[in-house]
Amino acid sequence: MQSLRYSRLSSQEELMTMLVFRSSPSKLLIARNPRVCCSLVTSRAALFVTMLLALSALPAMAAPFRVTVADPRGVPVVDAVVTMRPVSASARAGTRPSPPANAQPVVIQQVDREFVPRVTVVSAGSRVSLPNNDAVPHSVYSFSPAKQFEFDAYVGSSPQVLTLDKPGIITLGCNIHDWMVGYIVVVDTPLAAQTDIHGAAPFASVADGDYELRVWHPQQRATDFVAQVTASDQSRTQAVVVEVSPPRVRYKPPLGVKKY
Ligand SMILES: [Cu+2]
Repeated sequence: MQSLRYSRLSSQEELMTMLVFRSSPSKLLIARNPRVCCSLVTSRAALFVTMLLALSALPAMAAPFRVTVADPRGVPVVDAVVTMRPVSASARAGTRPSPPANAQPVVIQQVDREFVPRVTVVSAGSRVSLPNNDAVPHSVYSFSPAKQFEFDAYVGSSPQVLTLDKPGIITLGCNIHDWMVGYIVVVDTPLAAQTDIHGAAPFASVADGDYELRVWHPQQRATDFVAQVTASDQSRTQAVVVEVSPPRVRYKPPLGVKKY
């Protein structure tokens, strides 16, 4: 491999090339000629800035992120819905848009005269099927702005399928069974998760950056929990404390002679 010589250093580009590929001859030049030394330092600074700009253009690193939700006593809060929205440039660049809504509807059953599951999270545009798997009829309704409907779910009838286009909270009720209540949380962010029995909401892939984090729960005392969080190499978990009321106890009569 041929070494670069001083006579060929007619431009900064050549000097930078030599800096990258010919580190040993560069050191010789610096020792022999102070003018070239200053030029070389400038070129090194330029190269450094160029490398920084190149790095900043790369997608942010993404890794799992975990949010835990507990009440002020440290008791895990189950069925809280956690959403994250990117606010910094790196977070936006690393957050892929929501996948297309599933072709298959999300199923919320009426079983044992309850909505199962009680809380369901879906992406806007999803379809939801509400089959009656009980031996008694139901009359399902929602007065929520995100989706208003009312239909009878007779025994053995085809399940009602709804398309949920508008983000928001949909509260399900039944005209026949007052105690039945369910919630559908329609989200417009790909970063949404529901807490498990440990109060943990796992996110499979979150890019480094800043996010607006929101927590919603049916028994939450405040209307909403909002905070700004940062995902980075050093920060892959976030603990959240929310105050929730005890679940409202509603009388559920035994399935007796009236068969309802
Ligand atoms: Cu019912």
